[in-house]
Amino acid sequence: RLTQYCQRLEELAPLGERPSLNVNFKHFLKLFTQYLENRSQSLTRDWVQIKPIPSDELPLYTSLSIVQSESFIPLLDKLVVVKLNGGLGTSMGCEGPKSLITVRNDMTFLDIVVKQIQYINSTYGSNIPLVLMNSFNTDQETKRIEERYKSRILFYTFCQSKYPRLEKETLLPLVSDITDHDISSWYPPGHGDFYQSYINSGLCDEFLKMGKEYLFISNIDNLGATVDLKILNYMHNQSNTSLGSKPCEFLMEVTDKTRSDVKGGTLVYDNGVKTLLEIAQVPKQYVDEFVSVHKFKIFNTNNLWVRMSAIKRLISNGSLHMEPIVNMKTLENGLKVIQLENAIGAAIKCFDGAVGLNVPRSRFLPVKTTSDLLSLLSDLYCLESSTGVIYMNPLRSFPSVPLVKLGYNHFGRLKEFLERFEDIPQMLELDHLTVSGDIRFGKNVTLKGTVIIIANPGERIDIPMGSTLENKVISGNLRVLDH
Ligand code: UPG
Repeated sequence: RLTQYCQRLEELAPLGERPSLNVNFKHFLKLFTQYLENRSQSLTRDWVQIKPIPSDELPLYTSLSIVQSESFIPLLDKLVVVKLNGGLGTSMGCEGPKSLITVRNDMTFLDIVVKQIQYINSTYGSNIPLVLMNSFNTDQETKRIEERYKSRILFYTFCQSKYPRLEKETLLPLVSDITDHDISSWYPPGHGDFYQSYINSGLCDEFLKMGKEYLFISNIDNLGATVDLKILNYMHNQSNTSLGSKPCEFLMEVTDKTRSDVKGGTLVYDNGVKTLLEIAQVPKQYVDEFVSVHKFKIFNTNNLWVRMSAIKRLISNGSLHMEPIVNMKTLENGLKVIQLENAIGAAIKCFDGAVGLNVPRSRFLPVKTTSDLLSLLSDLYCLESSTGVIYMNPLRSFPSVPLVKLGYNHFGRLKEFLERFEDIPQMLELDHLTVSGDIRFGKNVTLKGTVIIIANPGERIDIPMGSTLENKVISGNLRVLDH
């Protein structure tokens, strides 16, 4: 089948056209071969071999030393910030790039990220560049607005690879021609594609020549992922260690896992090797175990600090290895397809001296769904418009994040979600919120403790203006009408 497949790709892809189309068949075939080789054992992991990482192997952020002020500029001058920006806002029912969704104070994710870097640069007199890794899904729209940032910071973009989707039954590509523009025939192969695409873009060499050494990479949807001098200093000191231990080429920020942490991965030992385990790789019968907070106590924030020269070495000697993730999809026409992807953190095992650092929750504010967005929009968080820094409201009496679950049918899409709140409820003392069904919130509503609101199918609940719900379960039909 593989031979047949390669022949077909060769027919489809005249060599000269490949680079401009960003289709890298060599790497696609490597991924596909890995998939075929492992298919008989199923691509999920051998669960018996998976062990959580003991917490004493993960240094604590609070144990990192304070940086002397004379080191600020030399350190920051070695840094490049990268945001993974290949994803769309589909998990919130939006069509364009997720980074362009307005989140708070009329600012998009990207506006806030740029503000954060601009603030660091103006405070310390540094000139940290921002690089966006776009995909063919996000490149055009992002480029359309990049001018507004270029006068404020050094702003670069590059586009990641584009791979053909495979029909599930035949394992043959959907594309009939390499120049096929039907977007549903292609996909960006996950953020693990960063390493290869970054090298291909030429930016790695350019930055190394400029004297840059470290990348701080994170998800564009995590506004807690700000430049941190203590972590950068730790990387730098470990990299330059002469004490015989291996220099730290890769640092993954992990954080204590909460019940909200479902979509993503955790750092584990697999057969004794430190690696990343993504939920998509967990055998079905173990998903509950993976999601619970009892066995796997930490979560990957996807905030990664990586030494650039190490990426160059691993790519040039072909020793970068990441397990494929098989993402099954059903297209609008009902066709079942698979897309083979890689996760960026899965490369941890390839780098020398790689560590997981346990960081405070404030460095992990992911916005995957409208439930996450509700928390971020509420008074649980404060956004400093001048610095772009987001932090938990100090008035919250306990530091944990509430568990918020909004039903997808009525709240899952951003537009409908916004229409259902006359304004965002006050949630400072909230512990757990479940909302399901046709529910609308009036102005000035306060939610405290555990609140569960469930409307029966076909019925509607209006939470009246000014109400305070504390440890309440509301269900059925509660319609407040004007008279
Ligand atoms: N992204 C790309 N290219 C792709 C796919 C995604 O740039 O081909 C970007 C995307 O825009 C986002 C980031 O990568 O900024 C993360 O993508 P997403 O699909 O949301 O990843 P998750 O499933 O949330 O998982 C990642 C890590 C996981 C970690 C989690 C933390 O894989 O280990 O726990 O982020 O939020």
